[in-house]
Amino acid sequence: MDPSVRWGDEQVSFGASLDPRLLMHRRPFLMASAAAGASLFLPRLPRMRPRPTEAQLRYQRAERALFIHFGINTFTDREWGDGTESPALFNPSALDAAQWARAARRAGFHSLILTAKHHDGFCLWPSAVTRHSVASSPWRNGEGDVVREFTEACRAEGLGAGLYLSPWDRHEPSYGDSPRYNDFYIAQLTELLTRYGSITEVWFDGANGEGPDGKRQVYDWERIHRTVRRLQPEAVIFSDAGPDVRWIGNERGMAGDPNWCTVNPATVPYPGVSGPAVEAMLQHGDPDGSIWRPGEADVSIRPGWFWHPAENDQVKTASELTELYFMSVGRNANLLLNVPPTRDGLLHETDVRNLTAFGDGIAARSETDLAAGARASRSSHALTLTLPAPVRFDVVDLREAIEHGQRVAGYRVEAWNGGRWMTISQGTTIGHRKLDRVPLTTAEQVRLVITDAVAAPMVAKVGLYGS
Ligand code: FUL
Repeated sequence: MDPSVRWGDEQVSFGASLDPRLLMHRRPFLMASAAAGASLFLPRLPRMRPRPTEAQLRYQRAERALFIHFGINTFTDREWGDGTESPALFNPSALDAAQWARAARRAGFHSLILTAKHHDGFCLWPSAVTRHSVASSPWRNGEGDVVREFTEACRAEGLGAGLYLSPWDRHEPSYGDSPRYNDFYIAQLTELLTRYGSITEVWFDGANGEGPDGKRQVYDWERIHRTVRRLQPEAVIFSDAGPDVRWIGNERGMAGDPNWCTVNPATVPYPGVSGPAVEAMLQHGDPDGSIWRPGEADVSIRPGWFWHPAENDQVKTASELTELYFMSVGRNANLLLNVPPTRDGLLHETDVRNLTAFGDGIAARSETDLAAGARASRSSHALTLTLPAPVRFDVVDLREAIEHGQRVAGYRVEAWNGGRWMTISQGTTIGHRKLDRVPLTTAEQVRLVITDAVAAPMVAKVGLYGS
């Protein structure tokens, strides 16, 4: 991070203290200087507002992760296996996790998440609690371990390694016999979290199908979370219900607007719960929420999550991926983009080509921050950038100093056209990052006007990019 513009030391330290008495004391100052009315900044004070943990901050700053759906489905051409598949089918001819990790890094991604086990129950590592794994497959003569190769490849490229362990298991006979299956699941989780070094994200979905004879499995989420905390205290835990990172509510890679990092946890009590209020909370968060739980937007580069030969000509293009980037990262959410390996165990060349072109496009755009040489002046509600010469841009990059929480609730961006200030974009909240695409604008002065905030706004950056 290179915050080029800060709101100002006075407010930074003021915001950092967040003592309600201080805020009360500051109220007249803020109100007096707010352009559009007296009640602007302080309707929801005073109380301690949620802030990210170190792990959440690290996670949010990473912005982009690659999802790797790979397993028995890759060989059966299915999206959900039923658990009866023979491990003999698993035999990638040229598996090379280094190729996955290289493609991810080259495209600007900071971590990868692998489906260690999907709903079919087939394990990509030699689990001691089931035979339904790579150990029973012909791949590497039953001596292979995809999770090991994956985690080592991630680290070799300096990337984080995350794992998805599907709670729903259609193979395991104890599934549906809740206490027994919970022990089995915790044993698998323990293997994954103790054998492979540091894991950056542990990914859980809420799928909870029926077990044998219609038996319903009750997952022990508390125990699951406790296990992750104990074995990988630095990892973030993802699910609909967090606790650290929340699903964004759809599998199209689209965050809501507004998108708050704070939520009311009671609205989404467990993974898999549904309903309109749940969906709204996942998409938008809640400015008054008591818990910091930023959103993650997952989406596949192909129609399916697993590789299917028939979808080789349906790979999202670089420009479609760029659109998704603006809808996720550009709306204060992380992007989790799935790129599934083929039966060879390699990412398909079309996927790699489009992924690379997407990454290069984003890098080229953000390489030069046209606001870098600006002089910044501020008032309590506006930040004005004056550039040495006019610049031409079509993207505005806004960032809050979220280590102090998410505070901005309304803003507009204006450009000075020589005669007056023209509004070029407006929005609600900012969060870690808000990317606004604006009409191609040439200006020497640009200003961010905060029109509403739930606490003293702290802006980390205003960047300008041209295409
Ligand atoms: C869902 C699963 O049912 C899909 O197959 C896929 O893995 C998706 C990312 O999560 O819960």
